[in-house]
Amino acid sequence: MPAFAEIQKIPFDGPRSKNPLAFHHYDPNEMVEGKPMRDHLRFSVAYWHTFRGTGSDPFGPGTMHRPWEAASDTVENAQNRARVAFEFMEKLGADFYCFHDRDIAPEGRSLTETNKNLDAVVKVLAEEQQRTGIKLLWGTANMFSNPRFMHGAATSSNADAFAYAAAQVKKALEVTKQLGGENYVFWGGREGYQNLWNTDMKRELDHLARFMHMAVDYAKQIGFTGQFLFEPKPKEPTKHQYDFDAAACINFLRAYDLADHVKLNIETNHATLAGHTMHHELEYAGHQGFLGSIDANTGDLLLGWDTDQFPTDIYLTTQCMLSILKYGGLAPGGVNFDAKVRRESFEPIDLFYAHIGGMDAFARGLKIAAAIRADGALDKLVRERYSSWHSGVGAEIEAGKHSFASLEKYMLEKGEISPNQSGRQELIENLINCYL
Ligand code: XUL
Ligand code: CO
Repeated sequence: MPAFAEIQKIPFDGPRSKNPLAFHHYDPNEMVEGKPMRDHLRFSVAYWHTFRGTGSDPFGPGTMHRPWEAASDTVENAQNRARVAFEFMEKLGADFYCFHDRDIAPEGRSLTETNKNLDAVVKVLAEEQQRTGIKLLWGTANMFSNPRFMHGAATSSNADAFAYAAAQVKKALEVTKQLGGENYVFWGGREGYQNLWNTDMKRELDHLARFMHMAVDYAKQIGFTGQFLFEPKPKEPTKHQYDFDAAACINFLRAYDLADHVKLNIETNHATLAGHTMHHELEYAGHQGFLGSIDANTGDLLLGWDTDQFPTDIYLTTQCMLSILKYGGLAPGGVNFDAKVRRESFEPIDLFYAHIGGMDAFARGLKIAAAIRADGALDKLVRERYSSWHSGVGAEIEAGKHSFASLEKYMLEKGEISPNQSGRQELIENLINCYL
């Protein structure tokens, strides 16, 4: 018996349709800049939110009624849930999914039993991938829920916690490889500190780097060729996470000789928690050559935590797609909806509305970004702003032909700088609105 018996495959109905169970902008085969939309966007469903989210919050228990869930957390229930997940993703038309090891299978009484549980569910995932053609965008390990990781995993003050985490990531890499995962993500669930009085920051960062090197070595050993990704987030659950933002992550990767092996998975709500915009984080990662994949979601302007809402803001998705197109696309990364329906949206059908909205918002962002790029007006305004660098002293400085002494001579002769130009912010903001 299908879990979503009353729902058909979500069709593309075009922008005029009022059907809430249809795409209005996401047409997977529509060509944009010479590539089908589905290959630009590589949409992925996040298993942890969509199939493990219950709607619980610090003030109350879950609200979500999932008729396919049995009362107990058995392997059989996990296998059944995996089949439901693929029914959902197939009907939605998502090409990828992502998971943490502990989302898909229950933890056992020992590591041996836990690994056995994982294998039993991975077997079903492999069958379902085969049946549907849906692929694994990335795998990761949950090293933040179990109390053994209260001080962190790779940065724990307890060496045994580090060892347990290593064993866990070893297994997670094996199953990610087995399922053809195209990436593997590190998100430092508790890799940070609550208090500096009790923390040896240097030692913890050294351990985190050693851990990542071990992962890179093991991937080589087993022939896992997927891309490693590091996911910035400044705080939550710890007060300070070491993977604070794109700049901090890139510095860490360079400082510890990991830059050739690891790129970034950038998430909107994490960017805003760091006091940045998603656009800023994408630009920073992109121009440094570290843009790997994105976790698509959004925060709430009035709430200061990681609310992980589905993205529907067209300005946001336009900015995302402008940066993504500019830096040559995301593959082998993708657009993973690390987003959850609100606690009040407790019915299974809300999962469809949420993903359809996010996919349509990104499809619109893609089309708008492509139109902005094709038109060239924005590019022209930016280029004009830097026109003093295109010839004369600007071009000479960029070519490395000047020193402080030669520029002093130049300025003594010239006396004052050439007039500045307007930044044209308002003109540009109006221009962007013309494409929306
Ligand atoms: C947490 C978060 C994670 C990572 C994967 O804020 O974003 O779910 O995406 O561990
Ligand atoms: Co995320």
